[in-house]
Amino acid sequence: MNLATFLNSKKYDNEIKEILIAIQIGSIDLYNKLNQQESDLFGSLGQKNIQNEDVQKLDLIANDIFINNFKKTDCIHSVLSEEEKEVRILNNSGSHLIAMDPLDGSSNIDVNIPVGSIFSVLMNNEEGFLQKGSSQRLACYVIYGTAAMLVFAIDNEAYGFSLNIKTSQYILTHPNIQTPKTGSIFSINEGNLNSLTKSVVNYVKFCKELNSNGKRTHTGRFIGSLVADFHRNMLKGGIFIYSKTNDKPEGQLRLIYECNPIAFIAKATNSLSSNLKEEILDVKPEHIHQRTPFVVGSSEMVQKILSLQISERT
Ligand code: AFP
Repeated sequence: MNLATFLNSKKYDNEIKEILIAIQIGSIDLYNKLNQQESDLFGSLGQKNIQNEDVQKLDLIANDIFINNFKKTDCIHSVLSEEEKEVRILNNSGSHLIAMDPLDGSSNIDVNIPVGSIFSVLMNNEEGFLQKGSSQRLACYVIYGTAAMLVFAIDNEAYGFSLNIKTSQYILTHPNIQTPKTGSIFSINEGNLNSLTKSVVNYVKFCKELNSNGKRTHTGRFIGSLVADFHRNMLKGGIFIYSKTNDKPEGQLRLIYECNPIAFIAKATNSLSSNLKEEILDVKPEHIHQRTPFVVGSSEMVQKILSLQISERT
């Protein structure tokens, strides 16, 4: 079943359907650009974004693609993008807000490693983008990997659609995604190990323990693209950790347009997420580009790291 037929079979609001179709069109356009291999589309622009990170040419292309598609619907009041310092208003009478990271993991593009786009959809209300993640109506990501896949969560259910490049249609391949309660994968940038808190270091040590036969109990996997690391762990079972470090005392990832939508999708697959103090979806954002420590994954694995956190405090 393709995405349009799937949406027709559901009782979602028309606005939600329109937004998903806009993401679909934008992501296929972006996927084609990523695959064009035109050298002038690749590489750094030599500029820094609001996060003081190197801006890749495709970051801005991705930003424009999605904003232009969102402008074509009437239902989007404004867009918050990782690539733009201020919120951009599209339609004063729009009912929804979209926060997005249009091209996550973009520093990986030039080395042919999967990247993604992440979207958080909220109702437009007086809190604006500073709503808790639990208020999201819809969360979605697209992973541009060996195949392109669009994954979204709504009403506590998560679905995955894979792109058929011959027909340019997303086909439902992963109905009702459920993450295993536990898994063997831990995903962390171990370059940060010496500046992590004791409980996180202890969790990594726990993952490296051998079983009674002297075999490893876990396997380490860290791509450096949140979407790709999360997607693998969601399907196979695992945990992703990006906690605070000496370099990044507030963490590396952005709460509103990276962690919240990923946490919302994780919840729909029965996973857990935390900033190591409280559930990510319960955090009230204070500013639009806020960063946060982030742990997400199989419920038993997240509970284990939280239990080490508690014993560190007592
Ligand atoms: P870029 O979009 O700048 O490549 O950042 C990617 C990212 O936000 C996230 O996707 C990764 O998990 C994380 O940063 C990797 O950060 P480190 O390079 O510090 O491990």
